[in-house]
Amino acid sequence: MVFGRSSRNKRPVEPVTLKILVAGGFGVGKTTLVGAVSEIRPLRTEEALTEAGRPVDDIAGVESKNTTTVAMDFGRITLREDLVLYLFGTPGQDRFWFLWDELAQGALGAVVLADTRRLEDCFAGIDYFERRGIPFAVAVNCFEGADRYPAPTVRAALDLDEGVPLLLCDARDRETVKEVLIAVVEHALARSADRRQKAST
Ligand SMILES: Nc1nc2c(ncn2[C@@H]2O[C@H](COP(=O)(O)OP(=O)(O)OP(=O)(O)O)[C@@H](O)[C@H]2O)c(=O)[nH]1
Ligand SMILES: [Mg+2]
Repeated sequence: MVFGRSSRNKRPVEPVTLKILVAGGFGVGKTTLVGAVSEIRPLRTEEALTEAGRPVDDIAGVESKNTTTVAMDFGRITLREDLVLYLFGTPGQDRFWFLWDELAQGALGAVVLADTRRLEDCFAGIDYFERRGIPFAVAVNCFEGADRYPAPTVRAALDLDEGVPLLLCDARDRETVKEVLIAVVEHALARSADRRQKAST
């Protein structure tokens, strides 16, 4: 094959790949979020919710939900030509907590999804990332029918540190989810620049 000058000069850029976790309580929309932005067919590990699980799997507000993630979701999004995110959605049920440490290995940052109808479900995710020093952003998934609260109100309810980004999103909508992912990446990069600067002074 003969390459022209222009194609020779345009060497494909090797993108930087970053790993981002998508966490949050049961049924908050993690699998939906990964599916909404992924440019590859997302890998899912969904199993049917069963009658036996009814007492523990509270689907109030997401009555159409009939499956749950049992290992992880995996997707990919190219934010820029030279920046690719690998998204790992965690399982929401408490009995899969043992998978989190595995999934969190090498993560640059995380999104904690929250639903204002059951805000307390995201506390465990926030605690997890705070304790491990993994930068995260909180994204409120605005379900129809849920009361809307301004971001500062949610921030206060969650007692978030000032620097933690808090955004409102619709997990089904690619654009709003992209904004959340950009916020996490910017936050994580700013934090690591801060740390480097502190280490050198
Ligand atoms: N109305 C509305 N429904 C949503 C939204 N996001 C998710 N859903 C629905 O809510 C249900 C739960 O979504 P999932 O994406 O499976 O939630 P999940 O957090 O992955 O759940 P687990 O893996 O079981 O913890 C599904 O039936 C979705 O169709 C949203 O933004 N708005
Ligand atoms: Mg899921």
